[in-house]
Amino acid sequence: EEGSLGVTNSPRFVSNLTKNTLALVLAGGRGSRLGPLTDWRAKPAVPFGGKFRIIDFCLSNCLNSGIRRIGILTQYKSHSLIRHIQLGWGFLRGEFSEFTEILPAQQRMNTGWYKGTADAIFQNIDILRAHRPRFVIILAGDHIYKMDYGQMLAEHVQNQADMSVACIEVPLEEARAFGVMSVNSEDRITAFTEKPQDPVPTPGNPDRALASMGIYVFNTDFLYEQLIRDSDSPDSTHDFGNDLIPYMISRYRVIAHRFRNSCIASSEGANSRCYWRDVGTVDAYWAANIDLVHVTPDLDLYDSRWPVWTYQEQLPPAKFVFDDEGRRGMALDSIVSGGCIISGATVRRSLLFSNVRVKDGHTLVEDSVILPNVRMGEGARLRKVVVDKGTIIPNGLVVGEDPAEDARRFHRTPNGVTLITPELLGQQLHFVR
Ligand code: ADQ
Ligand code: ADP
Repeated sequence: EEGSLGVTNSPRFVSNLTKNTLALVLAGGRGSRLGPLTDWRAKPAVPFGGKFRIIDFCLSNCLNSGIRRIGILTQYKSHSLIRHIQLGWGFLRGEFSEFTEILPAQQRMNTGWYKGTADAIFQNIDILRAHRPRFVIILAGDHIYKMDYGQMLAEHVQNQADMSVACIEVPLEEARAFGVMSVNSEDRITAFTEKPQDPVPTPGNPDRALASMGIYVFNTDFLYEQLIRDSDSPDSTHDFGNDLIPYMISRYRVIAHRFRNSCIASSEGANSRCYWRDVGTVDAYWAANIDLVHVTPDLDLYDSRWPVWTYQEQLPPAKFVFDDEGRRGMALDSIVSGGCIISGATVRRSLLFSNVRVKDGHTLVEDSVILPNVRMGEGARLRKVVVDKGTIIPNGLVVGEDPAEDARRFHRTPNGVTLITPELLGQQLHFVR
């Protein structure tokens, strides 16, 4: 069953564990709180950090952890997600039993789409069986973080767990958005409530709660058993957080894995930070992108020990030039990606993705996140905006100075970020990919 590798119970042989693990990335959810950014694409396909898409973070974690058998479960608006995976993540070598495999909802086990997260896995159970992994790690495709899944697997084996759930402490007022757990002195989960109205604080810290990160390690046979049992249960919504975890905790060894043990911290020593974000709202998305522009961001993308991989187009370097009237084009306190040209215009405290064009000395971009292939009209002034991919900003457009007008024309958030998309400007899709 375990093949020639032979799995040992010593966490020192982590590579034996990761080699015997199949990763399943749940990438089908809608992410509706991102508003128009997910009108046309799944949340894991949303561009992030200048040249990545959100799903690149968990796929890079797999690769950097030595997990090279990866299934990606897609459902909602998956076109650009699938294209990204095909273009950028097809480099694993089949001869070495490495692969990325796209598993779209295809009515294998019943006639419906994926109902909940557990149903999404259940509907692929015949495919999983064929791969014969010893462990299955289930991941959400929509979080930004760096984590060594090998460490989680090692602790799972050491704890003789049936299932392990990665967890992180979050402020109590945010805990309602998560699955919240209580644990005993051995970190065995004793209570679990999905999105509780009144989250239970952690003992000794009334302001924090222990939240599930939606990352699960299962012994494969145990996973099959539970999926089959759940599929027959008429009252179940077939969701790990709602149904399976609450059922299992009193009957089996379900252990909480502390993210701080496996996070790849942004710097070493006392100042190290464990970064994990669900960029689930436009405000959180804007803030996490803008944070990268700071001198020492919470997320370190320059760490060569833990590279974040992606598909990238071959593009010329960013260019800063004078405009016709001799005004200097510049970007200050900003990140500017390949293929961008800034001529005459001024960009401050902003993140420009690939192929953005900003011209004319009267054009100003401040505190903004500009997705790929955006063309900025002459004399436009944009403050605190997110501009979706391929938008053509009309000449002289002013956003960020009149909140009521911004809210009328575009998607304005509680924190005053304005999201501008081609659709909100009534534009047909005719941009270059
Ligand atoms: P949520 O994120 O609210 O909570 P959910 O909407 O089920 O849970 O999404 C989990 C992941 O599965 C996401 O990556 C999503 O894209 C994907 N997904 C959802 N429905 C899917 C489907 N039908 N097919 C394929 N993929 C699908 C979960 C847990 C909580 C935990 C948080 C952490 O339920 O307990 O605290 O994640 O963010
Ligand atoms: P991605 O931007 O994820 O690479 P696509 O290039 O396929 O994916 O297109 C998604 C983008 O196109 C988003 O910017 C979205 O606003 C826009 N979009 C997609 N379809 C339409 C449409 N029918 N009308 C207007 N905008 C659209």
